[in-house]
Amino acid sequence: MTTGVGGWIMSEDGFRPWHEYRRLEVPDMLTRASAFADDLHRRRSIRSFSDEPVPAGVIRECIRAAASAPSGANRQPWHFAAVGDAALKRRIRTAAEVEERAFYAGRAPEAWLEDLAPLGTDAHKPFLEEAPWLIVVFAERFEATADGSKHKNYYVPESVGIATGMLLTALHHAGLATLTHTPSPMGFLREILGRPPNERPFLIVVAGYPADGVQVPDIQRKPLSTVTSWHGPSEA
Ligand code: IYR
Repeated sequence: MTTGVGGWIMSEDGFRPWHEYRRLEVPDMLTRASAFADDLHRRRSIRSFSDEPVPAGVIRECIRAAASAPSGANRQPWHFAAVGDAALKRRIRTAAEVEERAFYAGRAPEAWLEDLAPLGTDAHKPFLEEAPWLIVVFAERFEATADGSKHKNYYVPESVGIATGMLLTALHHAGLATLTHTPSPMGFLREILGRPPNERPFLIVVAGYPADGVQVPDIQRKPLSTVTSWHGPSEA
């Protein structure tokens, strides 16, 4: 054991005490868990954003939250490209709408379009230009090492999916509205943003303020009882 920066006791075997953990009393736990669930239920995907600017520092902190996600073998196989530049957003919108037009004009099976009907989506994606920020999440299929070999990553979709969920949660917590957008295929994002070939676009998180009077589909979350089963002690 040695004493490290900040006075923490450090061990030399690669482990250290988990000094960041904060234990809560159960009543406090319940209050916080319930308030957090209520707050997350206020989040909605919206498709009409205000062009009001959002400081880059807010987006940076939300990405910092996302980058705390667990990942396979702690490989952290993600990259977040924060796009606020108007010309880049326009290029992304133009390229995405090319794919979306093909999707809505026949690439998508009829059943898929029927499932999308309640959301009122179409090939027109003005939010890609209007929202102040597009956060393009990339998944690193492998890491390109300095000697030119490929260092494998593990559970990449799971890891990047968790990080993206944490990003959405952080943005919501910061008071921003969000949309997950997945033009398909979306290889154009790698070209427009100059990302390397080991990174695959995962999805776009659109973030900003909602447009005045924004409307959302009148759809419900599934009842908790239908998405949950208990296999141990439940509530008394
Ligand atoms: N990418 C298209 C289609 C789309 C697909 C799903 I699954 C959605 O939940 C929403 C839209 C679009 O953005 O319109």
